Amino acid sequence: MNSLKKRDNEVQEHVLQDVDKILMDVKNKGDAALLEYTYKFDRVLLNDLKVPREEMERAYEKADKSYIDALKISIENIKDFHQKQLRNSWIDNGKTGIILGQQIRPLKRVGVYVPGGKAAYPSSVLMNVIPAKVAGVEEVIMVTPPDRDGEVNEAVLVAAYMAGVDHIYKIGGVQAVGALAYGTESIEKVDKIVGPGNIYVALAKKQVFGDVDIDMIAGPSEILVIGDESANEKFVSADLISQAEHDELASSILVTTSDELAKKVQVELKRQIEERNRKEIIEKSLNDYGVIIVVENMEKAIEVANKIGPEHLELMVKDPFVYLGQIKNAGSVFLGAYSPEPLGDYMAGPNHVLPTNGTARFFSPLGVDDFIKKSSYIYYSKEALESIGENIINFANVEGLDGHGNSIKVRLEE
Ligand code: HSO
Ligand code: ZN
Repeated sequence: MNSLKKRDNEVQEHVLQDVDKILMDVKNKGDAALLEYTYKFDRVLLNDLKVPREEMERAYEKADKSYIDALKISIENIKDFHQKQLRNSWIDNGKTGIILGQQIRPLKRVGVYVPGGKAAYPSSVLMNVIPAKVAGVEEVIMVTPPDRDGEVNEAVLVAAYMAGVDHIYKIGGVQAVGALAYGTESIEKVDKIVGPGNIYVALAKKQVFGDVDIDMIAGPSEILVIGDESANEKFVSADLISQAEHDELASSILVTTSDELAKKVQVELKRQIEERNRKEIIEKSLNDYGVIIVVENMEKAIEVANKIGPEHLELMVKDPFVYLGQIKNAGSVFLGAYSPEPLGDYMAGPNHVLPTNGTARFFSPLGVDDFIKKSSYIYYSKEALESIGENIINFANVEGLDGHGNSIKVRLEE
Protein backbone atom coordinates (compact mmCIF):
# COMPACT_ATOMS: atom_id res chain seq x y z
CA MET A 1 0.00 0.00 0.00
CA ASN A 2 1.15 3.51 -0.67
CA SER A 3 0.16 7.14 -0.51
CA LEU A 4 -2.89 8.62 -2.22
CA LYS A 5 -2.47 8.81 -5.96
CA LYS A 6 -4.51 10.75 -8.46
CA ARG A 7 -5.74 8.59 -11.33
CA ASP A 8 -4.81 10.00 -14.66
CA ASN A 9 -7.70 10.69 -16.95
CA GLU A 10 -6.01 12.58 -19.74
CA VAL A 11 -7.33 11.70 -23.17
CA GLN A 12 -5.14 11.28 -26.17
CA GLU A 13 -5.87 13.41 -29.19
CA HIS A 14 -6.10 10.47 -31.62
CA VAL A 15 -8.80 8.79 -29.53
CA LEU A 16 -10.94 11.88 -29.87
CA GLN A 17 -10.40 11.97 -33.62
CA ASP A 18 -11.46 8.32 -33.94
CA VAL A 19 -14.57 9.00 -31.89
CA ASP A 20 -15.55 12.02 -34.01
CA LYS A 21 -15.05 10.10 -37.24
CA ILE A 22 -17.28 7.21 -36.15
CA LEU A 23 -19.98 9.57 -34.89
CA MET A 24 -19.98 11.47 -38.21
CA ASP A 25 -20.21 8.22 -40.18
CA VAL A 26 -23.18 7.04 -38.15
CA LYS A 27 -24.86 10.40 -38.55
CA ASN A 28 -24.38 10.38 -42.33
CA LYS A 29 -24.72 6.70 -43.23
CA GLY A 30 -27.04 5.31 -40.54
CA ASP A 31 -27.42 1.53 -40.34
CA ALA A 32 -24.78 0.90 -43.02
CA ALA A 33 -22.17 2.52 -40.75
CA LEU A 34 -23.42 0.52 -37.77
CA LEU A 35 -23.01 -2.79 -39.59
CA GLU A 36 -19.63 -1.77 -40.96
CA TYR A 37 -18.22 -0.78 -37.56
CA THR A 38 -19.68 -3.86 -35.91
CA TYR A 39 -17.77 -5.94 -38.43
CA LYS A 40 -14.62 -3.90 -37.89
CA PHE A 41 -14.60 -3.86 -34.08
CA ASP A 42 -16.70 -6.86 -33.00
CA ARG A 43 -15.66 -9.07 -35.95
CA VAL A 44 -19.16 -10.18 -36.76
CA LEU A 45 -21.38 -9.58 -39.79
CA LEU A 46 -24.96 -8.97 -38.76
CA ASN A 47 -28.06 -8.68 -40.93
CA ASP A 48 -30.28 -7.41 -38.20
CA LEU A 49 -29.29 -5.45 -35.11
CA LYS A 50 -32.46 -6.06 -33.19
CA VAL A 51 -32.77 -8.80 -30.57
CA PRO A 52 -36.23 -10.32 -31.07
CA ARG A 53 -38.52 -10.39 -28.06
CA GLU A 54 -38.66 -14.23 -28.29
CA GLU A 55 -34.91 -14.37 -27.72
CA MET A 56 -35.32 -12.46 -24.45
CA GLU A 57 -38.16 -14.76 -23.43
CA ARG A 58 -36.12 -17.84 -24.27
CA ALA A 59 -33.18 -16.60 -22.18
CA TYR A 60 -35.59 -16.01 -19.30
CA GLU A 61 -37.09 -19.52 -19.57
CA LYS A 62 -33.63 -21.08 -19.64
CA ALA A 63 -32.13 -19.12 -16.74
CA ASP A 64 -31.33 -20.70 -13.35
CA LYS A 65 -34.07 -20.34 -10.81
CA SER A 66 -31.60 -19.01 -8.25
CA TYR A 67 -30.64 -16.20 -10.63
CA ILE A 68 -34.29 -15.34 -11.34
CA ASP A 69 -35.01 -15.29 -7.60
CA ALA A 70 -32.10 -12.94 -6.96
CA LEU A 71 -33.23 -10.66 -9.79
CA LYS A 72 -36.78 -10.59 -8.44
CA ILE A 73 -35.74 -9.41 -4.97
CA SER A 74 -33.28 -6.96 -6.42
CA ILE A 75 -35.85 -5.48 -8.82
CA GLU A 76 -38.43 -5.13 -6.07
CA ASN A 77 -36.02 -3.34 -3.74
CA ILE A 78 -34.70 -1.04 -6.48
CA LYS A 79 -38.27 -0.18 -7.48
CA ASP A 80 -39.32 0.53 -3.88
CA PHE A 81 -36.37 2.82 -3.27
CA HIS A 82 -36.74 4.73 -6.52
CA GLN A 83 -40.49 5.15 -6.16
CA LYS A 84 -39.75 7.26 -3.09
CA GLN A 85 -37.79 9.62 -5.33
CA LEU A 86 -40.80 10.53 -7.46
CA ARG A 87 -41.80 14.14 -7.02
CA ASN A 88 -45.03 15.92 -7.66
CA SER A 89 -45.85 18.72 -10.02
CA TRP A 90 -46.92 21.78 -7.99
CA ILE A 91 -49.14 24.78 -8.32
CA ASP A 92 -49.07 28.06 -6.37
CA ASN A 93 -52.06 30.41 -6.37
CA GLY A 94 -51.20 32.31 -3.21
CA LYS A 95 -51.35 35.80 -4.78
CA THR A 96 -54.59 37.21 -6.20
CA GLY A 97 -54.93 36.77 -9.96
CA ILE A 98 -51.69 34.82 -10.26
CA ILE A 99 -51.16 31.10 -10.83
CA LEU A 100 -47.64 29.70 -11.05
CA GLY A 101 -46.53 26.13 -11.23
CA GLN A 102 -44.14 23.44 -12.29
CA GLN A 103 -45.02 20.32 -14.26
CA ILE A 104 -42.92 17.18 -14.08
CA ARG A 105 -42.73 15.07 -17.22
CA PRO A 106 -40.72 11.92 -17.92
CA LEU A 107 -38.32 11.77 -20.86
CA LYS A 108 -39.94 9.94 -23.75
CA ARG A 109 -37.13 7.70 -24.92
CA VAL A 110 -33.92 6.66 -23.13
CA GLY A 111 -30.92 4.63 -24.32
CA VAL A 112 -29.03 2.39 -21.91
CA TYR A 113 -25.51 1.36 -22.87
CA VAL A 114 -24.38 -2.02 -21.55
CA PRO A 115 -20.74 -2.95 -22.14
CA GLY A 116 -19.77 -6.32 -23.56
CA GLY A 117 -17.37 -8.93 -22.18
CA LYS A 118 -16.59 -9.13 -18.48
CA ALA A 119 -18.02 -5.74 -17.61
CA ALA A 120 -21.53 -6.72 -18.80
CA TYR A 121 -23.11 -6.51 -15.36
CA PRO A 122 -26.81 -7.46 -15.21
CA SER A 123 -27.03 -5.56 -11.92
CA SER A 124 -26.08 -2.37 -13.76
CA VAL A 125 -28.84 -3.05 -16.30
CA LEU A 126 -31.33 -2.99 -13.42
CA MET A 127 -29.81 0.14 -11.89
CA ASN A 128 -30.06 2.07 -15.17
CA VAL A 129 -33.39 0.77 -16.44
CA ILE A 130 -35.57 0.71 -13.32
CA PRO A 131 -35.28 4.41 -12.37
CA ALA A 132 -36.19 5.31 -15.96
CA LYS A 133 -39.24 3.07 -15.86
CA VAL A 134 -40.27 4.38 -12.43
CA ALA A 135 -39.97 7.93 -13.78
CA GLY A 136 -42.43 6.97 -16.52
CA VAL A 137 -40.10 6.81 -19.54
CA GLU A 138 -42.14 5.35 -22.42
CA GLU A 139 -39.39 3.53 -24.24
CA VAL A 140 -36.13 2.18 -22.85
CA ILE A 141 -33.74 1.05 -25.56
CA MET A 142 -30.74 -1.04 -24.62
CA VAL A 143 -27.61 -1.34 -26.75
CA THR A 144 -24.84 -3.84 -26.17
CA PRO A 145 -22.07 -5.20 -28.38
CA PRO A 146 -22.45 -8.70 -29.85
CA ASP A 147 -19.82 -11.38 -29.34
CA ARG A 148 -18.05 -13.08 -32.26
CA ASP A 149 -21.08 -15.30 -32.81
CA GLY A 150 -23.37 -12.32 -32.98
CA GLU A 151 -24.94 -13.13 -29.60
CA VAL A 152 -25.41 -10.99 -26.52
CA ASN A 153 -24.77 -11.99 -22.92
CA GLU A 154 -27.71 -14.14 -21.71
CA ALA A 155 -27.61 -13.02 -18.10
CA VAL A 156 -27.91 -9.44 -19.36
CA LEU A 157 -30.85 -10.40 -21.60
CA VAL A 158 -32.69 -11.90 -18.65
CA ALA A 159 -32.13 -8.83 -16.45
CA ALA A 160 -33.19 -6.53 -19.29
CA TYR A 161 -36.33 -8.56 -19.90
CA MET A 162 -37.33 -8.59 -16.24
CA ALA A 163 -36.56 -4.88 -15.76
CA GLY A 164 -38.86 -4.01 -18.66
CA VAL A 165 -36.48 -2.94 -21.44
CA ASP A 166 -38.54 -2.28 -24.58
CA HIS A 167 -35.99 -2.90 -27.34
CA ILE A 168 -32.48 -4.35 -27.45
CA TYR A 169 -29.99 -3.77 -30.25
CA LYS A 170 -26.74 -5.64 -30.80
CA ILE A 171 -24.53 -2.65 -31.23
CA GLY A 172 -21.75 -1.31 -29.01
CA GLY A 173 -18.96 1.23 -28.89
CA VAL A 174 -19.00 4.75 -30.29
CA GLN A 175 -21.29 3.62 -33.10
CA ALA A 176 -24.00 2.67 -30.57
CA VAL A 177 -23.77 6.09 -28.93
CA GLY A 178 -24.03 7.72 -32.36
CA ALA A 179 -27.09 5.63 -33.25
CA LEU A 180 -28.85 6.59 -30.01
CA ALA A 181 -27.95 10.26 -30.36
CA TYR A 182 -28.77 10.77 -34.05
CA GLY A 183 -31.07 7.86 -34.88
CA THR A 184 -30.70 5.50 -37.86
CA GLU A 185 -33.14 3.59 -40.05
CA SER A 186 -33.55 0.89 -37.40
CA ILE A 187 -32.80 2.70 -34.13
CA GLU A 188 -34.85 5.68 -33.03
CA LYS A 189 -33.04 8.63 -31.58
CA VAL A 190 -33.33 8.99 -27.80
CA ASP A 191 -33.50 11.92 -25.38
CA LYS A 192 -30.84 10.67 -23.00
CA ILE A 193 -28.04 8.08 -22.99
CA VAL A 194 -27.00 6.41 -19.73
CA GLY A 195 -24.76 3.52 -18.77
CA PRO A 196 -21.07 2.81 -18.36
CA GLY A 197 -18.57 2.11 -21.11
CA ASN A 198 -14.90 2.20 -21.97
CA ILE A 199 -13.00 5.39 -22.72
CA TYR A 200 -14.31 5.49 -26.31
CA VAL A 201 -17.91 5.20 -25.19
CA ALA A 202 -17.40 7.80 -22.45
CA LEU A 203 -15.88 10.24 -24.92
CA ALA A 204 -18.60 9.59 -27.48
CA LYS A 205 -21.20 10.42 -24.82
CA LYS A 206 -19.40 13.67 -24.07
CA GLN A 207 -19.33 14.54 -27.76
CA VAL A 208 -23.06 14.01 -28.32
CA PHE A 209 -24.02 15.90 -25.15
CA GLY A 210 -26.27 18.75 -26.23
CA ASP A 211 -27.86 16.74 -29.03
CA VAL A 212 -29.03 14.46 -26.24
CA ASP A 213 -28.59 14.45 -22.48
CA ILE A 214 -26.11 12.05 -20.88
CA ASP A 215 -25.52 10.75 -17.36
CA MET A 216 -22.35 11.45 -15.44
CA ILE A 217 -19.21 9.82 -16.78
CA ALA A 218 -18.36 7.00 -14.38
CA GLY A 219 -14.74 6.24 -13.52
CA PRO A 220 -13.20 3.15 -11.91
CA SER A 221 -14.84 2.00 -8.70
CA GLU A 222 -13.78 3.34 -5.29
CA ILE A 223 -14.32 2.44 -1.69
CA LEU A 224 -13.27 4.26 1.45
CA VAL A 225 -13.74 2.40 4.70
CA ILE A 226 -13.62 4.24 8.00
CA GLY A 227 -12.88 1.71 10.72
CA ASP A 228 -12.34 2.19 14.44
CA GLU A 229 -10.95 -0.30 16.98
CA SER A 230 -14.27 -2.16 16.93
CA ALA A 231 -14.03 -3.00 13.19
CA ASN A 232 -13.48 -6.62 12.16
CA GLU A 233 -10.36 -6.90 9.99
CA LYS A 234 -11.88 -9.74 7.97
CA PHE A 235 -14.88 -7.63 7.01
CA VAL A 236 -12.78 -4.55 6.25
CA SER A 237 -10.34 -6.49 4.06
CA ALA A 238 -13.11 -8.31 2.18
CA ASP A 239 -14.81 -5.01 1.39
CA LEU A 240 -11.60 -3.33 0.20
CA ILE A 241 -11.00 -6.33 -2.06
CA SER A 242 -14.58 -6.31 -3.34
CA GLN A 243 -14.01 -3.03 -5.12
CA ALA A 244 -10.36 -3.68 -6.02
CA GLU A 245 -11.50 -6.71 -8.02
CA HIS A 246 -13.48 -4.49 -10.41
CA ASP A 247 -10.52 -2.91 -12.07
CA GLU A 248 -6.77 -2.43 -11.84
CA LEU A 249 -7.57 1.26 -11.60
CA ALA A 250 -10.05 0.84 -8.75
CA SER A 251 -9.15 2.51 -5.49
CA SER A 252 -9.62 1.02 -2.02
CA ILE A 253 -8.80 3.15 0.99
CA LEU A 254 -8.93 2.41 4.71
CA VAL A 255 -8.97 5.32 7.13
CA THR A 256 -8.66 4.14 10.70
CA THR A 257 -8.25 5.49 14.20
CA SER A 258 -6.65 2.21 15.24
CA ASP A 259 -3.01 1.27 14.63
CA GLU A 260 -3.92 -2.27 15.48
CA LEU A 261 -6.65 -2.49 12.84
CA ALA A 262 -4.26 -1.06 10.24
CA LYS A 263 -1.75 -3.82 11.00
CA LYS A 264 -4.31 -6.61 11.10
CA VAL A 265 -5.85 -5.52 7.78
CA GLN A 266 -2.47 -5.58 6.05
CA VAL A 267 -2.00 -9.21 7.09
CA GLU A 268 -5.59 -10.17 6.36
CA LEU A 269 -5.55 -8.62 2.89
CA LYS A 270 -2.60 -10.79 1.89
CA ARG A 271 -4.39 -13.88 3.13
CA GLN A 272 -7.70 -13.12 1.41
CA ILE A 273 -6.16 -12.07 -1.91
CA GLU A 274 -4.75 -15.57 -2.31
CA GLU A 275 -8.28 -16.98 -2.26
CA ARG A 276 -9.74 -14.69 -4.88
CA ASN A 277 -10.33 -15.50 -8.57
CA ARG A 278 -9.26 -12.07 -9.69
CA LYS A 279 -6.06 -12.12 -7.65
CA GLU A 280 -3.94 -10.30 -10.24
CA ILE A 281 -6.37 -7.43 -10.73
CA ILE A 282 -6.79 -7.04 -6.97
CA GLU A 283 -3.04 -7.04 -6.32
CA LYS A 284 -2.40 -4.44 -9.00
CA SER A 285 -5.25 -2.23 -7.83
CA LEU A 286 -4.21 -2.41 -4.17
CA ASN A 287 -0.55 -1.88 -4.99
CA ASP A 288 -1.20 1.15 -7.16
CA TYR A 289 -4.21 2.78 -5.54
CA GLY A 290 -4.74 1.08 -2.18
CA VAL A 291 -3.95 3.13 0.92
CA ILE A 292 -4.23 2.74 4.68
CA ILE A 293 -4.33 6.03 6.56
CA VAL A 294 -4.09 6.12 10.36
CA VAL A 295 -5.64 9.21 11.92
CA GLU A 296 -5.89 10.51 15.51
CA ASN A 297 -9.64 10.56 15.86
CA MET A 298 -12.99 10.20 14.09
CA GLU A 299 -13.14 13.91 13.35
CA LYS A 300 -9.98 13.57 11.24
CA ALA A 301 -11.31 10.41 9.57
CA ILE A 302 -14.47 12.19 8.47
CA GLU A 303 -12.39 15.12 7.24
CA VAL A 304 -10.36 12.79 5.01
CA ALA A 305 -13.52 11.13 3.66
CA ASN A 306 -15.13 14.48 2.88
CA LYS A 307 -12.00 15.64 1.10
CA ILE A 308 -11.84 12.52 -1.08
CA GLY A 309 -15.59 12.29 -1.65
CA PRO A 310 -15.54 8.54 -2.38
CA GLU A 311 -18.06 6.66 -4.49
CA HIS A 312 -18.70 4.25 -1.59
CA LEU A 313 -18.10 5.13 2.05
CA GLU A 314 -18.35 2.45 4.73
CA LEU A 315 -18.60 3.50 8.36
CA MET A 316 -17.45 0.42 10.24
CA VAL A 317 -17.45 2.10 13.61
CA LYS A 318 -19.29 1.72 16.90
CA ASP A 319 -22.04 4.29 16.39
CA PRO A 320 -22.17 4.90 12.65
CA PHE A 321 -25.34 7.02 12.73
CA VAL A 322 -23.57 9.58 14.92
CA TYR A 323 -21.35 10.45 11.95
CA LEU A 324 -23.86 10.27 9.10
CA GLY A 325 -24.81 13.94 9.49
CA GLN A 326 -21.16 14.95 9.12
CA ILE A 327 -20.69 13.27 5.73
CA LYS A 328 -20.74 15.92 3.05
CA ASN A 329 -19.23 14.21 0.01
CA ALA A 330 -19.94 10.54 -0.74
CA GLY A 331 -21.93 8.68 -3.39
CA SER A 332 -23.44 6.13 -1.01
CA VAL A 333 -22.84 5.55 2.69
CA PHE A 334 -22.87 2.07 4.25
CA LEU A 335 -23.50 2.03 7.98
CA GLY A 336 -22.19 -0.58 10.40
CA ALA A 337 -20.58 -3.98 10.14
CA TYR A 338 -23.44 -5.69 8.32
CA SER A 339 -24.00 -3.28 5.45
CA PRO A 340 -21.14 -4.18 3.12
CA GLU A 341 -20.80 -2.43 -0.22
CA PRO A 342 -21.83 -5.44 -2.38
CA LEU A 343 -25.19 -5.38 -0.59
CA GLY A 344 -25.66 -2.03 -2.29
CA ASP A 345 -24.30 -3.28 -5.62
CA TYR A 346 -26.97 -5.94 -5.91
CA MET A 347 -29.84 -5.87 -3.48
CA ALA A 348 -30.51 -3.06 -1.04
CA GLY A 349 -32.34 -0.78 -3.48
CA PRO A 350 -30.35 2.48 -3.70
CA ASN A 351 -28.66 2.95 -7.05
CA HIS A 352 -25.14 1.64 -7.58
CA VAL A 353 -24.44 4.11 -10.37
CA LEU A 354 -22.61 6.65 -8.25
CA PRO A 355 -20.31 9.61 -8.69
CA THR A 356 -16.60 8.69 -8.78
CA ASN A 357 -13.27 10.51 -8.74
CA GLY A 358 -14.32 13.13 -6.18
CA THR A 359 -17.37 14.22 -8.20
CA ALA A 360 -19.63 13.41 -5.24
CA ARG A 361 -18.90 17.08 -4.46
CA PHE A 362 -21.50 17.98 -7.09
CA PHE A 363 -23.02 14.79 -8.59
CA SER A 364 -25.66 12.51 -7.07
CA PRO A 365 -26.42 8.82 -7.51
CA LEU A 366 -28.37 7.97 -10.65
CA GLY A 367 -32.08 8.13 -9.91
CA VAL A 368 -35.57 9.11 -11.01
CA ASP A 369 -34.50 12.77 -11.28
CA ASP A 370 -32.23 11.81 -14.18
CA PHE A 371 -35.22 10.71 -16.24
CA ILE A 372 -37.62 13.57 -15.69
CA LYS A 373 -37.71 17.18 -16.78
CA LYS A 374 -39.71 20.14 -15.61
CA SER A 375 -41.66 22.93 -17.28
CA SER A 376 -42.81 25.97 -15.39
CA TYR A 377 -46.04 27.84 -16.18
CA ILE A 378 -47.42 31.31 -15.54
CA TYR A 379 -50.94 32.78 -15.46
CA TYR A 380 -51.67 36.48 -14.65
CA SER A 381 -55.08 38.11 -14.72
CA LYS A 382 -55.47 41.57 -16.32
CA GLU A 383 -55.45 43.22 -12.88
CA ALA A 384 -52.40 41.30 -11.74
CA LEU A 385 -50.50 42.34 -14.86
CA GLU A 386 -51.57 45.96 -14.41
CA SER A 387 -50.24 45.98 -10.87
CA ILE A 388 -46.72 45.09 -12.00
CA GLY A 389 -46.67 46.33 -15.62
CA GLU A 390 -44.71 49.59 -15.09
CA ASN A 391 -41.89 47.67 -13.44
CA ILE A 392 -41.60 45.33 -16.41
CA ILE A 393 -41.52 48.26 -18.83
CA ASN A 394 -38.78 49.95 -16.80
CA PHE A 395 -36.77 46.73 -16.67
CA ALA A 396 -37.12 46.25 -20.44
CA ASN A 397 -35.97 49.85 -21.05
CA VAL A 398 -32.81 49.23 -19.05
CA GLU A 399 -32.06 46.33 -21.39
CA GLY A 400 -32.86 48.49 -24.43
CA LEU A 401 -35.68 46.13 -25.46
CA ASP A 402 -38.64 48.41 -26.07
CA GLY A 403 -40.46 45.66 -27.96
CA HIS A 404 -40.63 43.76 -24.69
CA GLY A 405 -41.94 46.86 -22.93
CA ASN A 406 -44.51 47.32 -25.69
CA SER A 407 -45.98 43.86 -25.19
CA ILE A 408 -46.91 45.04 -21.68
CA LYS A 409 -47.90 48.58 -22.77
CA VAL A 410 -50.50 47.44 -25.32
CA ARG A 411 -52.23 45.54 -22.56
CA LEU A 412 -52.13 48.36 -19.98
CA GLU A 413 -53.59 50.81 -22.53
CA GLU A 414 -56.48 48.56 -23.47
N1 HSO B 1 -19.52 -1.52 -7.54
C1 HSO B 1 -19.80 -1.20 -8.90
C2 HSO B 1 -21.09 -1.75 -9.41
C3 HSO B 1 -21.16 -3.25 -9.54
N2 HSO B 1 -20.63 -4.12 -8.70
C4 HSO B 1 -21.79 -3.98 -10.49
C5 HSO B 1 -20.94 -5.36 -9.09
N3 HSO B 1 -21.62 -5.28 -10.18
C6 HSO B 1 -19.79 0.31 -9.08
O1 HSO B 1 -20.52 0.97 -8.15
ZN1 ZN C 1 -19.15 -3.65 -7.28
